[in-house]
Amino acid sequence: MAEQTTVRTVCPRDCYDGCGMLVEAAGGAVTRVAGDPAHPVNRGTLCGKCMHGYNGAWIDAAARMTHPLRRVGRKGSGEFERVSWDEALTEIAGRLHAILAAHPPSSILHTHYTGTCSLIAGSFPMRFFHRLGATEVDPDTVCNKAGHVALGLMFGDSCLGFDPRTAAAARCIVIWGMNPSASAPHAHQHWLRESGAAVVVVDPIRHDTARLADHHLQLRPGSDAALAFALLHVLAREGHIDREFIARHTLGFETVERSIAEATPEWGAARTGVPADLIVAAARCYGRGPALLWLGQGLQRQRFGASVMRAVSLLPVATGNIGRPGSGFLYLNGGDLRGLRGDYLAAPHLARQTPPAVSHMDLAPTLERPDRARALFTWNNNIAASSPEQSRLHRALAREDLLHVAIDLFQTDTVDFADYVLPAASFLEFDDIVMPPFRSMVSAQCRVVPAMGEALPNQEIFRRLARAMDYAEPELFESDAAMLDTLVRDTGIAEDFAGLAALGSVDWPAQPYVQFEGLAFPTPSGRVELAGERFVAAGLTRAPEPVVEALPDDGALRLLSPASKWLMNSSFGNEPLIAKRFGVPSAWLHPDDARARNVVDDDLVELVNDTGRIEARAELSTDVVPGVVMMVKSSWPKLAQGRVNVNVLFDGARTDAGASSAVHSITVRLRRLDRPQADAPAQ
Ligand SMILES: Nc1nc2c(c(=O)[nH]1)N[C@H]1C(S)=C(S)[C@@H](COP(=O)(O)OP(=O)(O)OC[C@H]3O[C@@H](n4cnc5c(=O)[nH]c(N)nc54)[C@H](O)[C@@H]3O)O[C@H]1N2
Ligand SMILES: Nc1nc2c(c(=O)[nH]1)N[C@H]1C(S)=C(S)[C@@H](COP(=O)(O)OP(=O)(O)OC[C@H]3O[C@@H](n4cnc5c(=O)[nH]c(N)nc54)[C@H](O)[C@@H]3O)O[C@H]1N2
Ligand code: SF4
Ligand SMILES: [Mo]
Repeated sequence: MAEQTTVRTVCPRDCYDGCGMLVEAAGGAVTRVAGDPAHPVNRGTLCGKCMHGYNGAWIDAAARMTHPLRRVGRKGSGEFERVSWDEALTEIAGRLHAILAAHPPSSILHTHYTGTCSLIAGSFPMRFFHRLGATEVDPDTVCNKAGHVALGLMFGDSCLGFDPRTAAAARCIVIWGMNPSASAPHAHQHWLRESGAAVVVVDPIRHDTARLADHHLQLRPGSDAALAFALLHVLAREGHIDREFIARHTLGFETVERSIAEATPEWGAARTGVPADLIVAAARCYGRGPALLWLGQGLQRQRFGASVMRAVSLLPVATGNIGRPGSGFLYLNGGDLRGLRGDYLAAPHLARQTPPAVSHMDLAPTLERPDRARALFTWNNNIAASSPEQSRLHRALAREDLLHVAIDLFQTDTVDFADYVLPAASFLEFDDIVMPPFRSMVSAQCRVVPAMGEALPNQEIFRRLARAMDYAEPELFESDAAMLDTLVRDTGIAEDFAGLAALGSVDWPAQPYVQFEGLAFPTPSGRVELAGERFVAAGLTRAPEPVVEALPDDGALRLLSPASKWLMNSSFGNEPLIAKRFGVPSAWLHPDDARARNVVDDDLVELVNDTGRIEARAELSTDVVPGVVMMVKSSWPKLAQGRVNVNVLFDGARTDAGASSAVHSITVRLRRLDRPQADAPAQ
């Protein structure tokens, strides 16, 4: 019998948790993936989606793509023939050179994002695209760019948040526009419950984290800035404004004082739908301090997303909840404090010219145009499921004259449109490093088994493609071993990757740190900047304002499509049980809105707007605020009825700054379909 091994590794999905895993293998194949009981975040369990996926499609040769493929059918048909790596890479390089002979390199586009967030597989391919001079489709524009712009302008850094290990010092934790019960399940399960702090959740949906909160402020979506000002009003009235902090460490607070004075709880209640006494109670809770503010990424995916982030992050500034244990805010924790040198892996110096990036909000119209787009690489990204204007995007991807190379583990909707398909190895099949975006850890991703079939890690695919292109820069060929050792040495944790692997996951910096300790802010003035020309230049108002994006008043509903606990963006959408669950998706709405449309539980309904149409099964629930319908994001279109997912309804509306996704601002009409389909799978 083949010898059984157990390898300790880590989950590299785009997830706050960064779970530790123990993986058993025998005879070169994975036999069991489970949570690592010794890992402080997940303590022996994995989320449901990964338990299914990693013990299912991810280790199933029938579900994985195991050989390079070349298209034989029409674009989008998903019909391919097997080719060798040599054939595929030589032909791709030949076609790229032909394009470059007649068109600028900027006509070659690439999209990439959350497929794997391990450092090398997530960033090394950038070296190739920099060398090529290709146009990057800015990944953050489909997710969180507006928040980065707003926080960057105010604090100088949007990727330095509080250290979750300091939560014991907090008396209040505010979770605003995020849903840890789905998007950070172990932080929800352990960190939040054990903190001892009172919990305030601000969200139009009563999700499982809201359910366990001390106060749930179930506001109307789009009214966050008004709620923030009303909270500030109460904080001011009750003496919680920290005048000394404001005088010494901020600029521009005077521009908001009048708006704060006007924003009484009753004023706030009228604009947000949150009862005035709840606004007062939540403000008192925050005002007692020290208090943490966890800002969701979902929060800023709305029309006034950057303005909302600006208004909400006035809370820690006005109350001086910054610079001491148990205080601060968190959007994302980047790798800087963990010793990651941002440019090392991506090597932007290889670019002779860097064309302006394109927003995902402009992806479909850009790909439609032969003068703008001659070739497209998609890697770590399933645009046909995750990006806006789904029908238009699919039509653009069907352009016969667009050279499309797709790199993935699975034959996604995006892959179906490709001319060449290059099979990627999974995280169980190569070494890498993971730095999750919540708790400050550095984790070794350790190879458990050889890559399946002929699959290769992203980085090896791009080394080979660079060779096929006759490129010579040594950075394009740096080995994994060399990069891993450099990355580990840069952290200071160990001498080399073997040293980190022996430790597994390490809290790093070793001791808990305080966000912005010393109160030196990396802004031009060294202070928190609240107002001024820099905001205007970014497309925002000079000073923070209590803007409200009102709900539609013409019978339409606002559609929210946040994260599902059964999917990671579109990943795991091909897991049979999960695909079945989303075959006919659910649309949750308030019973009052249902009654007004003559809809009862389980009715088949359609959601329609100018961009598209989708059918769904109605689920009535007071967990959803009136005026809103909720569907979760990003199942696999081709596995669902109508071959669409919720992004068929998204017109690509952008935020007020950052050209970023305002996907939570979609409006739709919902109506009952007369002939319910009795044979549709149950949810
Ligand atoms: N309606 C709606 N849409 C949304 C959102 C929303 O809130 N609502 N959220 C948006 C957000 S926040 C984001 S970040 C985007 C995410 O969108 P994407 O980044 O496109 O995420 P996925 O759809 O999971 O696609 C990742 C792909 O990478 C593949 N992959 C996994 N590992 C590897 C690897 O090692 N190498 C390669 N080459 N591929 C790999 C996976 O199989 C998968 O097909 O979606 C956005 N879409
Ligand atoms: N299980 C799972 N985990 C994930 C992902 C996944 O797809 N599935 N995706 C990963 C990625 S890429 C990201 S970016 C993060 C995202 O994780 P989160 O930041 O949690 O983002 P979302 O789930 O999009 O939305 C969070 C909440 O925002 C609320 N919301 C919508 N509109 C408004 C509004 O106007 N005001 C307020 N206050 N709230 C609003 C929604 O109701 C939802 O509960 O999660 C990551 N983790
Ligand atoms: S996706 Fe998140 S919760 Fe699930 S196993 Fe990976 S790190 Fe853990
Ligand atoms: Mo995201």
